[in-house]
Amino acid sequence: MWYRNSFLLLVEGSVVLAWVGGCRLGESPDDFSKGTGEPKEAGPQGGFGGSGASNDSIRCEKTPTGCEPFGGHGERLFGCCDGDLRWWCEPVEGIWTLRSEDCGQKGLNCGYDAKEAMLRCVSGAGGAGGATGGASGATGGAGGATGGAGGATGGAGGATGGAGGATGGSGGSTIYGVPGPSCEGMTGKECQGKNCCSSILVPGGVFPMGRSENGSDACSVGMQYCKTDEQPEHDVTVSDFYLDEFEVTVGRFRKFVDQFDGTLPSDGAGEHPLIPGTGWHSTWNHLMPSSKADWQSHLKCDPVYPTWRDTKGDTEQHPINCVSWFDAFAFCVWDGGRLPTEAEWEYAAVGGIDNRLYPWGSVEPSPQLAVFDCQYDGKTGCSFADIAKVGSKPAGAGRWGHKDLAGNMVEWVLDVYDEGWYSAEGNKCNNCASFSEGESSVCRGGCWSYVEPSWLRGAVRLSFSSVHGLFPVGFRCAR
Ligand SMILES: [Ca+2]
Ligand SMILES: [Ca+2]
Repeated sequence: MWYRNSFLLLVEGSVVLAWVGGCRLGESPDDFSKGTGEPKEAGPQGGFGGSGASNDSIRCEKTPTGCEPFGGHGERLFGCCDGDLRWWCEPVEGIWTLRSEDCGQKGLNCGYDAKEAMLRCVSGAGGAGGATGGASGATGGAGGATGGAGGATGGAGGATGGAGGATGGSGGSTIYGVPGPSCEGMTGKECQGKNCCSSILVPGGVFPMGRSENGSDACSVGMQYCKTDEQPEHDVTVSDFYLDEFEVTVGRFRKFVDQFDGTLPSDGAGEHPLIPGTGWHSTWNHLMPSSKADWQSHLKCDPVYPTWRDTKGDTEQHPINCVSWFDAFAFCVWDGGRLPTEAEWEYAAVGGIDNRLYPWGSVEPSPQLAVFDCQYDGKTGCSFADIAKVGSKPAGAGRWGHKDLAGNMVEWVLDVYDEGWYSAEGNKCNNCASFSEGESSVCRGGCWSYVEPSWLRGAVRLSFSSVHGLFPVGFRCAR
């Protein structure tokens, strides 16, 4: 049963949620026409619930509140491709807005994969989708968080429609990647009520990397940190990838340290799947701590500002800092991921083709949007209390829901810093990384202690010596 351009409408002032047919939203398309009962809250995996009205005239101009309570995860409903369009909701200038974009040939099929217990989208078309919907709203005609994400072929199938009650609810708006071992044993609620290992699909595309002179990401008069290494702006291709929603926390890093027995990544580990030669080199091994005791001293790079504690304390949800680029690389490998490339990081931070000035848009940074300028504790001067737990500024999330891309810790990425990269090899970048020998690696995103707001722009490039841990610097992994 296929309903192209069918929209789901949750009524009673709750949700105006658009869903476009073309995705597999349940074990069988019939799942969406069975319900006749009353609305009921969705279960933990519930998701793309809703039912009823087929109405392709619905648009989100009227602030579809449905996007926000959708799952409490937040940020948007990740739609599936319908023909050539993918639809979703996201905040634009503070208003939840229905958006669409050309999917090209990607055919993203989003769904709940019961086997992996996660939501994700896969490329490809056709084939039997995996899994069933999550706990959908009981009797309502709503599907669960959907199947369809099965296997390489992705699901296809009908969706939507059906009579029945409204549902939707918790679960499902974020697309989760495969969580790594760093969150084993956690409740999944530690980071602002969410899983610290949440990883969000970033749909690939072409975007204008670097800073323009007059475009949406241009510097304006008075901005003090607008270096020429951000130019020229140039088109860059980035393929689909997952990027962790949060900066890596102390608690996650503790798992890594606790299990550390001197084993380091093998040669080639952590290589970007599309960029050969970017994996671990065993010649780096001597730059790493060799024991837990080594780690404990290594992670205290400063008398005041390290977030690490030798025993669990009140900083478990703080971002780990004082990690070298090599430490970050090794952690991501152990955790089943890798460091994002500079291009991937910027793509996520500027919303891809949106070419945003800041992750949240064009609004000037403020304490409501980002952790910066030692303002977090509300007092003048800088203190440890100006470092925030990860995800503390959800209003400043990026287009795909990533927290703290601007501010809190500045973040290591894969690339070696090359000031002229954008006018040299990086100018024709199709899943590229600057990965020649170099002493300094790129860091992105500004940090909790930086004063000047323009440091938080998505295009800003920083670099630090790769071998040193520094208190402003943390990281997150890609997958
Ligand atoms: Ca740009
Ligand atoms: Ca950050």
